[in-house]
Amino acid sequence: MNTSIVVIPTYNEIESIGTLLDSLKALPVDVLVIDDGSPDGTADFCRARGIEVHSRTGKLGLGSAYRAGFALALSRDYLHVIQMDADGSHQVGDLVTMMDWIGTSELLIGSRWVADGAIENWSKFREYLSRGADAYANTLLSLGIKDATSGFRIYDADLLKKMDVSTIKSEGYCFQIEMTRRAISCGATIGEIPITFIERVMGRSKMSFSIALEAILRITSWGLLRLIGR
Ligand SMILES: Nc1nc2c(ncn2[C@@H]2O[C@H](COP(=O)(O)OP(=O)(O)OP(=O)(O)O)[C@@H](O)[C@H]2O)c(=O)[nH]1
Ligand SMILES: [Mg+2]
Repeated sequence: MNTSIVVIPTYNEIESIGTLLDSLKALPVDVLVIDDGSPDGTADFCRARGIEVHSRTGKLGLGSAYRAGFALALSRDYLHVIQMDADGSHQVGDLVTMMDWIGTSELLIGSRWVADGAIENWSKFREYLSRGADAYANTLLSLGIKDATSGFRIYDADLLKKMDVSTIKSEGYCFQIEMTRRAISCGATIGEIPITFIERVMGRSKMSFSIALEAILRITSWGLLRLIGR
């Protein structure tokens, strides 16, 4: 067993995940895939490569996939829990850099919006949508984190235990913002490491109107509660 585990949520990522799994082989990490019964056979594809897969019955959402994955990771003796997307947007080269920073902060966020961070092949619309979500969250919640929506992270296991992840409610990418808030409220040290985020080439994005709406509603309600001191 390695001291770090990479938790990867998947839904229909058979075309993308092979490259990621191949690159991860070179690193001292264990890998756990949380698959939501992908009709394209992602789970069997990963298992055939010797990867541990936790299979669920249907598409239950990104947030619930991470809650399940983190609970499994914490039930073992890992020191660090890494999260990455399967769609090729998160680069293993950047993970190597992030792992070099382990020990400097309890939460390391792979960030597109710090100096030297970058995005590739995103339309201006997607860029503004993502920058807008981060700006909105920072304005209402004063997070002080440039890329609070990033799903590329390394948590110290001790921090994750304190964060009581089972009570995190968000289902879409808002999960990352809620986790950032929770980390801050637990007094965590947080570092942002520049990454290059590359738009997926294969497969389809799971971003949807309802996922974006969830983020707007949750951020707004947290902001209002904050305003009235709750
Ligand atoms: N298990 C599980 N994984 C999911 C679910 N929704 C998305 N994922 C995975 O979460 C990761 C991120 O999903 P993406 O489709 O890239 O969504 P996104 O990164 O928010 O959107 P883009 O920025 O358009 O790529 C991928 O590995 C997906 O396969 C889900 O409901 N269940
Ligand atoms: Mg993606």
